[in-house]
Amino acid sequence: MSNRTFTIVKPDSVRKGNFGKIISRLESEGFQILGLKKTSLSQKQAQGFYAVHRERPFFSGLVEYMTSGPVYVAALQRDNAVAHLRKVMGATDPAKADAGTIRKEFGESIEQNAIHGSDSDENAKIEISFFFAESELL
Ligand code: FUP
Repeated sequence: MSNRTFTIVKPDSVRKGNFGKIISRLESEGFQILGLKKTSLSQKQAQGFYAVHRERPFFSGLVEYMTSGPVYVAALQRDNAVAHLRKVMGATDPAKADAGTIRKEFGESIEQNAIHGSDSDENAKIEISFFFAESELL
């Protein structure tokens, strides 16, 4: 089991000024921030990042949303990183997320749901390398 995961603080969170609150929550959950950058996803990056969903009806809306403003991408470390972030993040649809989760507190809708978190160690590795060189992780 790897101790790394990957997150995106999504455009709705950045627009509403919730980045600091979300990062603070992650730190208080014991995540160390190995790498962090503010960026804007290009159409190509968003399509590539969500390629598994390309046949889904929500795909074009998702890509439009993820390219609608700046995001923060981060590589995170703690034990059981992937599973712990999924727990703290909450269900995809904020309306169905448990009380106290980041998506419950900060998400707008199933599309504008505040934060991304990798769903497996394998994807965490792929997603981290999408945005960071190993030498940038400290
Ligand atoms: P999650 O791993 O919880 O982010 O959820 P998924 O991988 O199933 O979905 C990835 C992203 O697609 C979600 F964060 C938001 C978007 N999505 C929609 O916009 N509509 C849907 O019905 C499902 C997902």
